Amino acid sequence: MRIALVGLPGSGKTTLYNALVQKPADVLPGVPGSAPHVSMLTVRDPRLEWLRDLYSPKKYTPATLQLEDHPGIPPGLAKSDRRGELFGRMRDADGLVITLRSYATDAYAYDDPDVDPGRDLELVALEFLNADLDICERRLRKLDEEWKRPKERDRVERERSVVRRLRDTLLGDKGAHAAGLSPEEEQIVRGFQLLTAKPVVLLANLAEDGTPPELPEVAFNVLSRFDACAALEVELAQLEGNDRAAFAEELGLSEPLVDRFPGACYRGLGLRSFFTVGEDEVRAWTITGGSNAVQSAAKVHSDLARGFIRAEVTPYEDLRSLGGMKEVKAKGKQRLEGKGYVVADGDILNIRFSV
Ligand SMILES: Nc1nc2c(ncn2[C@@H]2O[C@H](COP(=O)(O)OP(=O)(O)OP(=O)(O)O)[C@@H](O)[C@H]2O)c(=O)[nH]1
Ligand SMILES: [Mg+2]
Repeated sequence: MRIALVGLPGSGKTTLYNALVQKPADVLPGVPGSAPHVSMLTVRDPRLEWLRDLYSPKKYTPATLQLEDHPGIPPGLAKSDRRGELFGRMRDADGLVITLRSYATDAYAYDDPDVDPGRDLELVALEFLNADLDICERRLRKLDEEWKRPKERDRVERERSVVRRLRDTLLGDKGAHAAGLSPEEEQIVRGFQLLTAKPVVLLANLAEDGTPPELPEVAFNVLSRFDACAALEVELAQLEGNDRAAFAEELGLSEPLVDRFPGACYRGLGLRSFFTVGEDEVRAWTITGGSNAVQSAAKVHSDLARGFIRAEVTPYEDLRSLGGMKEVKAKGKQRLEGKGYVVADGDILNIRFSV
């Protein structure tokens, strides 16, 4: 899963990134269109750690997130010629963390140094709406061309009606997620990778002594919010385990961001884990909420999805309370589920398949 840190220039994305990763990046103004900084984060999960202790596997594989620190979005970018380069890279992300500057700075706050995270959020929303609108309008022009070929009219008509609905939603200042598309219609436009359709976490980047600001409702798919002071978190991240916890407590922080970000982000973006267990490997797999058994099996291997017969499902909590798989089976707590079963967070899966 790819998570992109995005926001206005100078909103503290790189500082935040540096508080979270092993290899810090230079804190310099990001150049629109340049490649993001990229790093892998491990998502700690006490449930998976318990499974590791139970199975003592040869290999232990927690879930990971790919964190990307993108250059800032200068207001007006979506209407400039350079929109493609910057937004193109963001469109590949599975989820967005929008950072909002809530600290005073004269270090290249784009052109207005006033602290107003609510206004900044609306500016980012406007850029995303305009960038998505641009994609829809370009596609509609292309479809008008394709419509001239009689053979393709059915497909073109179908797609055109979906894209028009999307465009009208965006023109009404609502994000693509609000267009009410059916799963089949969503499939048609999935390739557009619209920014306003992506799950979003808001992160107000606070001043050292700052309090969380009030934020307005915006047009996109905001799933959760958490706040932090990136500058402090960078200092915290440089300390080792015990010192870190002690210093965090002194500052009145419940848990350093480097420890809580991956999990908060993971859950905040609506991601879920299922587990596979055994003596060879204990592993967490990442799915989006609502994924069914076949989609989940495909994460492990395409053969498991292709030859899917049934999924053996053991909820983690049952294994935990009964202490072992033998006991789980004896109590009849293991279920057999078919393709359409919606996998729950914490399910331990064993896929029966034949190819
Ligand atoms: N006081 C304070 N300053 C911060 C904080 N986070 C970042 N800064 C300062 O804000 C300025 C911009 O920070 P960056 O991390 O480079 O911001 P950015 O969003 O990566 O900027 P671009 O990549 O150009 O979009 C720097 O001078 C940072 O030191 C914070 O939490 N508190
Ligand atoms: Mg930066």
